[in-house]
Amino acid sequence: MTPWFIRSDRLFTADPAQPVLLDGYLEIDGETIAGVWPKDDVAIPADARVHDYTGHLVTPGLIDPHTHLVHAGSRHHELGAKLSGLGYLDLHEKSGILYTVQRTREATYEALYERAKATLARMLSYGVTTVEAKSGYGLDKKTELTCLAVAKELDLHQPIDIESTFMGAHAIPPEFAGDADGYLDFLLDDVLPEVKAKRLARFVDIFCEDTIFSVEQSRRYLQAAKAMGFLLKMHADEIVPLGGAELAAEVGCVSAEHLMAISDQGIADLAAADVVACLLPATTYFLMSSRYAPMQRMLDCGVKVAVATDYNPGSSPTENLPFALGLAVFNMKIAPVDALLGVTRHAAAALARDDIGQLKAGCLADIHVSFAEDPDQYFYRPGSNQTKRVYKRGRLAYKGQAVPVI
Ligand code: IZC
Ligand code: ZN
Repeated sequence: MTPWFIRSDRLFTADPAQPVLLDGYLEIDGETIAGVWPKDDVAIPADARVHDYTGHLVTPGLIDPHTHLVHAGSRHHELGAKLSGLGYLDLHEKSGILYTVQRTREATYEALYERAKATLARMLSYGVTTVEAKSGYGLDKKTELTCLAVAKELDLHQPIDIESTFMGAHAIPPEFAGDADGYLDFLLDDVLPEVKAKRLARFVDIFCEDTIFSVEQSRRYLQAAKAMGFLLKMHADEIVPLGGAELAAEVGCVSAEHLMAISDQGIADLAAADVVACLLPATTYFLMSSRYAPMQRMLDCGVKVAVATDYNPGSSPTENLPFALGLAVFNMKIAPVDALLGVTRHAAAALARDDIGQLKAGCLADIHVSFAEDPDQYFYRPGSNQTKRVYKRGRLAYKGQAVPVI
């Protein structure tokens, strides 16, 4: 097949070897990017197609590196309690994760599949081409494996690529109430070997939090999962500063997630161990908190910082990655270019992938074309969808409606 080209005078390649906005061409061959060329240094075969997006910001397909994609039900009934001042851990006692677990256990495979498929279609419409999906609303062997199987089938049957994470250690189910260690043993002995054998997940994650899993329990569990060959992630320092980031660095996690309550030592440890910080500003927003993770301080200390939706039915019921990213810019005061790196190159690092997140020869031809003309304008229409085109593995996967610009 002849290669084809995308032309733009504002290619945000996310490649440190290129200018921030390159005036040039992307050469696409099948599923991959064959070349990235400056405007004056390109050879275009006479019969090659050129899609001209001059005037449009073009970025790598966006990556959402932290979602709880597969689940049933909604926790909007928690809104009144939240408005009256109850926090996440108060709600965890009454509703929270275990409410969603109950709804997910009751759901059929088909219902879980159809709902997640609809969610992915909305994510695609925002320019997202890769999504991380955690299990963790089954907390029994059958439902955990079902949710991972749903994600695996969806990976094959819609455009977005899915990276699965086993998160059975998301909460302690009623069957193991008061016995967190017994539950972790069950996961390690009975569930993880099957997840491994069936290739249902590359990553293992644990919710290290006050009243959920302690630092000691998380250390033991993550070390055992690592010995089984899994890559590690960790929900760390979300609400209470327990030293989760320090543990993530100690055990060699690929990423530490949330980090709203991270310590200065935790930031230094992430930088030294090259653990990606995956921040979830939409969760802070939905928790009605003003405590956003210190993204700029992390960037200043040399930490790679990714941004994700944390899409889930309770603490972040949004599939809108640009909304989460807008919160990074407006509430964490992050420069638009650093925010965009959080959903491209740094998000790829959070998934231990070097074939996505950059417009670079050899990477997948996952490409997001925006109606916006530059990163600043991209963030100046909060809440409205600015996606003009999405290409996944070189194929047109989404075509957006023009946003009128006055
Ligand atoms: O369902 O509340 N933080 N897990 C840890 C979540 C948020 C998802 C949820
Ligand atoms: Zn989460």
